[in-house]
Amino acid sequence: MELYEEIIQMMQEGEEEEVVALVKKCLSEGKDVQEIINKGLIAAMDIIGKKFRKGEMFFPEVMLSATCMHAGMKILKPYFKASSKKQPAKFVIGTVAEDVHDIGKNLVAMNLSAAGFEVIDLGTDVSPEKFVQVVKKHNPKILGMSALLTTTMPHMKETIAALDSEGLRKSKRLKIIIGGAPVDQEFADEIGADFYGNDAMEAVTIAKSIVTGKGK
Ligand code: B1M
Repeated sequence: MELYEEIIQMMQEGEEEEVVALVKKCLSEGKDVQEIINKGLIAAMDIIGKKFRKGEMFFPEVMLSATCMHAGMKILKPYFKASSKKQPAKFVIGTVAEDVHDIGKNLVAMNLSAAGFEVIDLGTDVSPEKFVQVVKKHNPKILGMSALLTTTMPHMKETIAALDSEGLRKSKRLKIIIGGAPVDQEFADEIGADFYGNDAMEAVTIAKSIVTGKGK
């Protein structure tokens, strides 16, 4: 079996040690880090998501797969090529209130750090009040929000409203990027977010364009 297929299989079986060993094997064979993430870890989560929806996998099993994903990412983190160019911008990121999904958000944060941004990661279940408090304290140039549930997407709108009611977007020239599986450009436009990022790489491209002033 090809290494990526083995990762996909072991992720579904929740075999953390196996996943870690396979990721290390990929690295020792010189495979590209992004390829290991995309063809191995993310490909597995896609299948797991489909099986979860169809009732072929259950909550505790998905939890175990997520633990495997985190363990795999931990091995890969040091291999993200750190950019020698530091970006003159802080990027605050978090998963919105009532949402514990953090795999995609962590990917975005890792790629931003590798691209030279100073990332302040607030974790998951971040309330609008917390986002506001951190923006006031740290003066970031960019705020990123992630949501994986249709039921938590409205918290993005609430957060933007909370920032606007304190005039923080204008006074601090703060730009807002949103993302996550159920989010799209239309929703971003509807709630007044500045940008929608389809994936981690796009979030980085947008963030860089904001810094260079090429973003809107
Ligand atoms: Co949940 N879950 N989950 N889950 N889970 C989904 C999201 C779901 C689609 C599964 C399904 O039904 N097929 C479904 C949501 C349905 C809906 O809302 N329409 C769902 C559900 C229902 C739930 C619960 C309600 C289940 C329950 O309790 N009955 C529950 C909710 C808990 C809560 O948050 N309150 C729940 C719980 C969990 C686990 C804890 C078991 C676990 C999360 C573990 C963790 O994250 N630490 C989990 C998982 C793993 C998933 C699936 C299977 C995988 C998500 C994932 O990590 N994908 C997911 C199914 C799916 O999405 N296909 C599912 C991989 C990741 C790399 O992708 O996060 O989309 P993603 O990130 C992408 C892009 O979206 C983008 O970049 C990444 C790629 O580069 N991106 C951004 C993300 N954030 C961005 C921010 C940006 C820019 C881009 O700018 C700032």
